[in-house]
Amino acid sequence: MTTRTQVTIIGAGPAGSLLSHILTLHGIDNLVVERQTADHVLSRIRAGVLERGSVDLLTRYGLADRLLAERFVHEGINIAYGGRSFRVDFAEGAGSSVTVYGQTEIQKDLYAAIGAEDGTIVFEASNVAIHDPTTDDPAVTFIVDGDEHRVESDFVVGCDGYHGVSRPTIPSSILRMWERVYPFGWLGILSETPPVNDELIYARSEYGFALCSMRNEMLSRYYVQCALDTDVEDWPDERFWEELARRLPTWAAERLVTGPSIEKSIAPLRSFVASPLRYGNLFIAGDAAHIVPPTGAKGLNLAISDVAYLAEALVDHYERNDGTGIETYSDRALDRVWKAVRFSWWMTTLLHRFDDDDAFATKLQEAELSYLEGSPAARAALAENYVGLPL
Ligand code: FAS
Ligand code: PHB
Repeated sequence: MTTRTQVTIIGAGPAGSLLSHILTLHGIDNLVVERQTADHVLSRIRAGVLERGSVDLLTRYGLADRLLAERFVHEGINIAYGGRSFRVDFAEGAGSSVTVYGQTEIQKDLYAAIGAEDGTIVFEASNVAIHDPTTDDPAVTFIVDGDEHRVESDFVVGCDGYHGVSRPTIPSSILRMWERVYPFGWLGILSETPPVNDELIYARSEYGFALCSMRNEMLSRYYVQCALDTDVEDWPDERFWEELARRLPTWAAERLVTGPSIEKSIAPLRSFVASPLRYGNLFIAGDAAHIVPPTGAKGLNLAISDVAYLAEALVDHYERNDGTGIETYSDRALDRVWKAVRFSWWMTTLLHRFDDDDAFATKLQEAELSYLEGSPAARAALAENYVGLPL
């Protein structure tokens, strides 16, 4: 069956569903094609921190009622190293704050909004493929319940994540990619326990990195740096709690409330950027275009800023016949992406233990942390990046 729409979006994660919602509000017909079930997408435990710009955008598009009611507003983070710890004050350093509200909750709010608009997300689509992206009639084909579908549109937007089909549709003769794979991952758990602290704790220890985060007063999110070949089965809760405690400063370890994990998973860490983010009438956004190590809490926020730029461009095209945004989307988005990639790389190299680090590299890490602790200017620079550079 062949149908037509104005914009076909591949992927109903935060990027694809946010773009669909914004286009629908502007009366731009769109269809989202998602390979998983809605429950599967909603079951993924991912990001936890939102930049001010992300919250403003979600608020502008009517998606923040529950977020504004249930979120935590944090005006700082704590960094621990060498038996010491210090606070980076966002209000002092950047005159701003961040919001703690899980990506899972944002996804629920997006699906609720799209459902209320009778927006169209096709779930459990297989064999998704993009055709003729450089023509005026690009098409997406897919199979649902054994039936083949073909959707023709003016534009196709790949919001299908790092392993999706959209980025590979751009010819290798045109596509450039930059990548750094880190020699470790994050083992994360979710536990129905009170958070160890009212703000996040980023800890660098001789045993490796640890992060204490949260979702609400009785839902904590913790991570420890782990080897790439780590098997979650080798990490019963008791072992995780012991490892986390020994990586934390004493004042935090003594307050740690442990309990059964309700989710446990390992995320690999990489820095990845693709360019360009446009090929004819195909665009890519979010994790389809770039990946950052979660140390800087940027992945989800970059997906949101890509969508902010692309939605503005598509609205200008349809409402004002102005193609400027479409022409500049890739460069504009990548300018912000690379600054977040730099910050996420910096936070990751500053706080993690690298097995091949020599004594000199270790002293450099310690000197950087000591400088950060003692310099209001250095802490302000961290704060400015953490709360989010302007959209
Ligand atoms: P997503 O990957 O979220 O969504 C892509 C969607 O496309 C998925 O639903 C997928 O099923 C679908 N799809 C893929 N291929 C398809 C195809 N061929 N056809 C149709 N649909 C297809 N960021 C942070 O800021 N902090 C964190 O702590 C953090 N933790 C993370 C942990 C993990 C394990 C992962 C993988 C990512 C984490 N991230 C984190 C980053 C994450 O939040 C992403 O930045 C965010 O999900 C990006 O959203 P999307 O671009 O929509 O991509
Ligand atoms: C989280 O709460 O999952 C989280 C918070 C900050 C990060 C990464 C993950 O840098």
